[in-house]
Amino acid sequence: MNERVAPALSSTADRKPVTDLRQWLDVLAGSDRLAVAHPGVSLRFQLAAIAKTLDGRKATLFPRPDGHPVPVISGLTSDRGWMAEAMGVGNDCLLSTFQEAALNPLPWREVASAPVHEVVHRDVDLARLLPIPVHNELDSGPYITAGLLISRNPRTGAQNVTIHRLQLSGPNRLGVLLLPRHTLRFFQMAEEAGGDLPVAIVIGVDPLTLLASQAIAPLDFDELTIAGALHGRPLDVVKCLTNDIRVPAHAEIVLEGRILARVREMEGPFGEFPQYYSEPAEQHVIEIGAVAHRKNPIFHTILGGGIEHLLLGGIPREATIMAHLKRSFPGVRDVHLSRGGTCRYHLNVQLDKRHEGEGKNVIMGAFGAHYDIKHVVVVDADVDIHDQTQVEWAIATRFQADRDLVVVSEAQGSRLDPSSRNGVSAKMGFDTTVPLSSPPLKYKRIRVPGEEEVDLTKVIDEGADWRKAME
Ligand SMILES: Cc1cc2nc3c(=O)[nH]c(=O)nc-3n(C[C@H](O)[C@H](O)[C@H](O)COP(=O)(O)O)c2cc1C
Ligand SMILES: [Mn+2]
Repeated sequence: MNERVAPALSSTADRKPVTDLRQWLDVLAGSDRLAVAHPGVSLRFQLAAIAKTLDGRKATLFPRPDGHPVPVISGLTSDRGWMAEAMGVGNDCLLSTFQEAALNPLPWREVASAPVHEVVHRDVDLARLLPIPVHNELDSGPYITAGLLISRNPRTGAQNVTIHRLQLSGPNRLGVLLLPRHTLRFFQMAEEAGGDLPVAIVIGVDPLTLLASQAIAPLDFDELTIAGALHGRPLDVVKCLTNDIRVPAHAEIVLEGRILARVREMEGPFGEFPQYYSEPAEQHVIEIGAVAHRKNPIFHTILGGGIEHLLLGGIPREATIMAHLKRSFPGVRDVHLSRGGTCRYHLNVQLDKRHEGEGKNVIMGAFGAHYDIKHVVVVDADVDIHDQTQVEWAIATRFQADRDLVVVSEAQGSRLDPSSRNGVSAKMGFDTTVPLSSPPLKYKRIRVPGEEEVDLTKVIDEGADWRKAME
């Protein structure tokens, strides 16, 4: 992404990306992937319990949760294939399409009026205005989990887009966790200059805009321009009512406010993506001054550690890791952050090995690609890295611990990994690539000729009686 050698963006004429949340809900509904709950589901646990039960299979729409007029949606992208579908490409082009969009951003287009401004509230009581669910048993209370937080660099004016969990701390107050990325950097600039940082929180956008918010982009790179490139046309944005931030015009809901200088308050516990709780701690605070929304808005919630959460973070990371590894190792064919590794900690790499020892170099390169990566498995080109059974088979049959294992101690890891020592972590790599000098038959996987082409509808007599069949 840092590379400026951007190839011309191949036209999106051959793909039909989804550019709007409601359009995506129609796609899901039309293919039996949108469950509609009975009205009146409880916002406290019951909504999350149902969404979690359907996670990976269907998105869920909850009309009138706890009687609230605003419906809730969850599980917009419960599978990698759904995200590729939203882009209008096959699974095999998911990462390259994202990477191409990141290299060829499309500036947004400002419009004067927008659906998201149809209804405006200046007297803000978030719990009354929005159906904010409580997800996990020990969460401190209701959380907004699918809000794109947009802010501007106080020095340059460039925008930043990201997702932060937001604890409902008062009628117009949110606790926010700012990990050391771009929002925190902008806030520090504002605080040093003695002021608050204006923000907008956008809830209810299409899957590609959500995905763009997770790009690992340089500071001052507006992630909304990646959303435009993924859509194949500039994103329509509108200026906020109380600050200069530009937000997607077709979003469902926007909260406008400020991260308060020199204010910290308790936030948490909250169930996070590794399936553990974050400890309560003093965190930053946002005060909301206005809420705008469509006439009949939809509220989106993302389950912490649900597949939607894992994939949103995982896919842009995979795209970045792939580009990073390919620069040094042209034989790297594909990378995958597996779900069991929370789409963060476990990386599988498929390598067309050209040099003896290269598997170990790829492992070391991968550790440098992102500090979250903890365990790496490098496999040969005949192993499907999206199938953990095949990856395990490679470890079982092509790996010797005394020869092929790489262990690094005391490196930087993820703070959210409870087994790390406050973010200091060991790293481990498995090089399962076979020696280039192996005799041809030694590692050749068995295969039945024709197994890939069998069409069961043509060869199996469905419902036949086995005794009669022998007559
Ligand atoms: C559902 C979801 C929740 C997230 N919650 C937080 C959070 O509470 N705090 C945080 O710093 N990052 C959180 N992230 C990760 C950031 O959004 C992500 O790292 C983003 O790319 C950072 O953007 P930036 O590089 O522009 O700062 C979350 C991501 C997702 C998908
Ligand atoms: Mn950013």
